[in-house]
Amino acid sequence: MPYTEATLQLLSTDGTLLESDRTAEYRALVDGLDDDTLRSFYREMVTTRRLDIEAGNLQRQGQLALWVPSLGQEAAQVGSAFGTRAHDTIFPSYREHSIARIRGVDFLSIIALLRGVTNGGWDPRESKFRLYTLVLATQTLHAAGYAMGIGLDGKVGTGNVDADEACVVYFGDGASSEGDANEALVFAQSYQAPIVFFLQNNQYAISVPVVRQSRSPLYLRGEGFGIESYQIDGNDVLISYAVTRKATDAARSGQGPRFIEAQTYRLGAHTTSDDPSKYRVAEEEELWKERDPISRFEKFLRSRGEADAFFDQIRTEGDDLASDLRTRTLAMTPPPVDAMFDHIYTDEHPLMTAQKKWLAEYEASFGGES
Ligand SMILES: Cc1ncc(C[n+]2csc(CCOP(=O)(O)OP(=O)(O)O)c2C)c(N)n1
Repeated sequence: MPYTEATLQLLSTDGTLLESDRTAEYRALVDGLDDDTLRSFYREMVTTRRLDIEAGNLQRQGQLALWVPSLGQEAAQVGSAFGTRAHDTIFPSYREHSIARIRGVDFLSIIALLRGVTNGGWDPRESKFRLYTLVLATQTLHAAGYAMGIGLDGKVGTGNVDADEACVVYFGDGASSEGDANEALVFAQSYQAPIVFFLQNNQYAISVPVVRQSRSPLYLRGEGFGIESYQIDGNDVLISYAVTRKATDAARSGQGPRFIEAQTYRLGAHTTSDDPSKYRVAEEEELWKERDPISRFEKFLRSRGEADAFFDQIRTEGDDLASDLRTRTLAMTPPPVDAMFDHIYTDEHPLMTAQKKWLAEYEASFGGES
């Protein structure tokens, strides 16, 4: 069972807000949220799920090379994204679609990557949401180095919450076994860097179950490096928000790194190239559907008096967004093949010039039919 006695939770699976001494400080943070913010939590989770469905369909219809769904992980992502402050930098892995949107990145930019019609992605300086990486755990080192840089710039622990910065790095249970992740933890702790390691434990690294990766809960890996670490119910958007808020505030104020393990579940396939029925059983999937982050939060909002009209409106917004994405996806055209050379060096470079020339001759050899 992935939940342990250590697991922090605020919202039970039936949408009831829980109270306990251990979670009182998180409950206080959530009690301070206004209705509009709570509605935004719901909107972002539902909208991202709608994206996943539409993009999955587009892939099956031959319009995308691949899709990487985030189905089931919406609460871990949305809650934690709202827990950061807008000037904190986020280092994603490759399925943090909701966080991209919260940071102002158009879903179409992610679709463009997976349609293979862009050599880039988005401007990470504008959104403070860095580019996706498919190379597992590499972003943990980028983030640790970036956080050390925040320290060198003197933007940590000054007491000015608008000037001090932190960063959050997202990685998976599988990635946590990589050497890079472990090195990042060493440097973050040694330098007391303002970084939060946010591990989405979705129980599988493609077909490898987490019990094969570790005999003990993964948040203990953080503790093993001397980093204050938490295990949370990752399908509870409220605890995800509150613990991330506390952890990023601590990191930003100079108390060193933090580590959060969010227990969640990848409800869909690893990617559209994967068939999870080959390695996991239907009973397990059914169990996690009962813990669905969106229906749980909907029950909570309804218990607070949110009316049908709101939920209908969000559904309509999602359908409109999906239809708009579909239209814009079908209209996307690939950049010229030699555009890839434009992004390597600022100035002209002899090697690039030679390769560009070679490519042009190669393309010409097809007589215009490449
Ligand atoms: C360095 C590296 N090794 C192996 C792979 C192949 N690979 C891609 S995804 C994946 C599993 C990742 O699992 P996890 O870190 O739990 O993240 P999830 O995909 O479940 O979100 C593997 C092994 C890779 N992309 N990069």
